[in-house]
Amino acid sequence: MKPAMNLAQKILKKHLVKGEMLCGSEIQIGIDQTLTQDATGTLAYLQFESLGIDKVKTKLSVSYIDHNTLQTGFENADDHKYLRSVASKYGIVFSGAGNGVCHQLHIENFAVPGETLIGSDSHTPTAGGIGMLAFGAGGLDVACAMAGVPFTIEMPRIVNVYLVGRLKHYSSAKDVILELLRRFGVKGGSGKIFEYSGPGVKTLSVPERATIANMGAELGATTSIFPSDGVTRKFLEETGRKKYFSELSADDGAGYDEKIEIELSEIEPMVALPHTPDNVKKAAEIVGLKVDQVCIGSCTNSSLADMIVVSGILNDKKIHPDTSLVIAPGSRSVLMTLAKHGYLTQLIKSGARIIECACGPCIGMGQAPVSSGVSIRTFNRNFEGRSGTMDAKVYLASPITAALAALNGKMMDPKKSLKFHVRRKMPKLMLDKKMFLAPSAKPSEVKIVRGPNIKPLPVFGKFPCSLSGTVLLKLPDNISTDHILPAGSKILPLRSNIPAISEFTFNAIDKEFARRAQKSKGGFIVAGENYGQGSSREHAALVLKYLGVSVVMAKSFARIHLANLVNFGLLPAVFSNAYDYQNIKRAQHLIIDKINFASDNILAKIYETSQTIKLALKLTTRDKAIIQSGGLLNFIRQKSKGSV
Ligand code: MIC
Ligand code: SF4
Repeated sequence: MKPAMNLAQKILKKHLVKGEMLCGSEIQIGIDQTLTQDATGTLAYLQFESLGIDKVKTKLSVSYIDHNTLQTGFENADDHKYLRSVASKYGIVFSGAGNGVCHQLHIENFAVPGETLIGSDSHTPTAGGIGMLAFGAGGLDVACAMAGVPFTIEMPRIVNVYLVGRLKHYSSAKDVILELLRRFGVKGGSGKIFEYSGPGVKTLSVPERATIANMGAELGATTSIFPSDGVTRKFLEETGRKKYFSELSADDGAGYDEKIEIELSEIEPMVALPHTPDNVKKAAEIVGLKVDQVCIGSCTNSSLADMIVVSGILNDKKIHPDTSLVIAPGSRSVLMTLAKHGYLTQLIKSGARIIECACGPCIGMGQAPVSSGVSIRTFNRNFEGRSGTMDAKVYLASPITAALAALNGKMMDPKKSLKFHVRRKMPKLMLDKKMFLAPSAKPSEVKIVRGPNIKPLPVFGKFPCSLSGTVLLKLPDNISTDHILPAGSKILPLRSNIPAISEFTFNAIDKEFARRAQKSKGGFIVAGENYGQGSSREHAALVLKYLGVSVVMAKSFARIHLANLVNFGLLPAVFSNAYDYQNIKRAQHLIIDKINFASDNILAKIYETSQTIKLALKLTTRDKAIIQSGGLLNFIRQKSKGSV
């Protein structure tokens, strides 16, 4: 008899190319689908081009434009044109600006239960809401997957989140994931897959499941997944993809590494307070807080159901005169359905500002809040400065909580103030696929268009044998990639221009950083726990390499960022003793003599104090070989020449 397996194990087993599915050991899995978005996509496709492949080898690859859509200069438009030409040439489906947010569109149009997906965006696990095993990754890993290279991960621990009961009318899926963030924090999911099961699952729609899976990224989880059941079948039928349905769940008696139970009826409206998604309190605890802005949308909460809930709360009433309400529906299909059934008129009548179906304010692309203002957002991240206003205070909440705040100009507790059920009968989503462009039937005739903002990839040499340099920056715990390389309307357009964007490295923390690094010709970064959490932007690793940094030493690293450091030939080293982190000071001189990659440790000496620091190399043999080669692209090239 076959051993009982949980759902994540089943999908991993089916896609396993190499390795043993033992917790912590390296496995390689085949990838069925990939997605990219424009902010990470340009670099991903520049790297894909350099691999010299004629056509993507996946079942499906989609290139979305949703982040850089402000077009305040030629840069975004040039990037869009480049991405469109690459998609057409290499067999990739293209989704242009205004079509919608990548994760919302992917679940509406392409996600398939039981298949694997990697995307150059940390919220790719959103597709776990439909029973797909989906991972966020750096652009280079996505480029490699498009070239047919299996995806490498450490076999995660599988955590069972057992749902019972049903949400009350004042609570939402968003409150479930905020509750998990309250319990486990931003690194609580590190090295884990969250697999949902239990009788409560069937009470949640696919978009609600997607909201929960989406913000598993904030837990630091490798991914999250829901079973594929009757609710999934209905969603696939409604979105014209009946044939992709298969019933999937854990075998009876399947084991898990951990188990958590959630009684849905006990979930209360929750809010993440500034400046981290795990600073979670009950909405009731901050009732009365004056609210300057409310933003509704993002890949977390922009489904048709989310929008209809909001329109049901606004319901012909005007928003508070001191509060601005901004709404970005997740896709053109959602927007068209809202328009057809009169919900859009209701939103507009209430005073809402309807903006393009894109990431928009979530990534600081417009709608920055007023100075030191309070912004309630249905988004997933509230790191300092991400909104575009450095001293703004961003709170993360459900569409219900956000809409009530917009009406009243202050924080309300939905448990007390929402008297009726807003989850009405849903109209059918008017699915419109016309803005997806199929790749060219004559790829050899397609010319790649490169505007002046698209600069060639930097080339790096082999990793040095010994290192000597200064500590350029000493950082606390939980530094996000938004801290390392901010986004926003000024910096995002430079994502295809590494020399230009590198000037903004650590800009929000230390404006002098880039200049100092250039002057010292590199050096070291020292950090605390969970370094590199958040976005998958590989630029946050690449710019450091470009500025000459070779080693980042931290108490621990976030998964995607660790992989990105390796991919660009930087050495992520972990403090063996916590007190050594205390001992190192900024501007001290460090020396690492003769790095032995065969060993799992290296020693660094602080020149000023002669103290020795032990650093662990928690890396696989493959990781070490990639770093030694100067990054994954060099590694692949050398491998194809037979020199590795
Ligand atoms: C984000 O939410 O931070 C982003 C912008 O979507 C990033 C990707 C990027 O930086 O381009 C992500 O989540 O990976
Ligand atoms: Fe876009 Fe925000 Fe989602 Fe990132 S988190 S993909 S910026 S909507």
